[in-house]
Amino acid sequence: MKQPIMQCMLLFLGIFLITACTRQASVKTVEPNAAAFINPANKSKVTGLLSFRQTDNGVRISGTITGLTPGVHGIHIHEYGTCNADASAAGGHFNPNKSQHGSPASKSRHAGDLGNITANQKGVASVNTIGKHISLGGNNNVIGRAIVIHERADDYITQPSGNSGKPIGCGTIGIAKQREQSNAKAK
Ligand SMILES: [Cu+2]
Ligand SMILES: [Zn+2]
Repeated sequence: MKQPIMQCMLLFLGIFLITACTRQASVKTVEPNAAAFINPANKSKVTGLLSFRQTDNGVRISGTITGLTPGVHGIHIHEYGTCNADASAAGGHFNPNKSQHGSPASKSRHAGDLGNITANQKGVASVNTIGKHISLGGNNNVIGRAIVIHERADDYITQPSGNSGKPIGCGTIGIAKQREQSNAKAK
């Protein structure tokens, strides 16, 4: 009678080990990841690359924009991802909740209101901000929409777009190669 019990235990041990090993090899976190290449709008010299990463607090947007005039420039997510020559086809600010324009911190603001970026004397701006009211996928998904940089500062007050002037840069937010963090051996 002992033989079948032994076999049974071995079988279970085998299944357990295989399951454990399989799980070990496939543990990885795939982060939702998107990016936008910023191209000139209205004949500017603005270019750049911004990456978008979903976090618990919103979407982290980071990267560098060059070719700006030194100073402060409004930056927003616009409704449509169609960046034409003057970025007019990108539409207005992404506003799924039908709110008033405002600062990212104010109660009433468009989901796409990301505030301002500041370019140094060389016309370079480092972007590192969190869009608290947008997401990659889900309700306030911004993949397929545009991120737009303007010639002037966003005053956070003037409707409907903060008096930030013409678009000078526009990029469609697209799905980017996933960053995989895996404990499996690198191939
Ligand atoms: Cu804008
Ligand atoms: Zn707005």
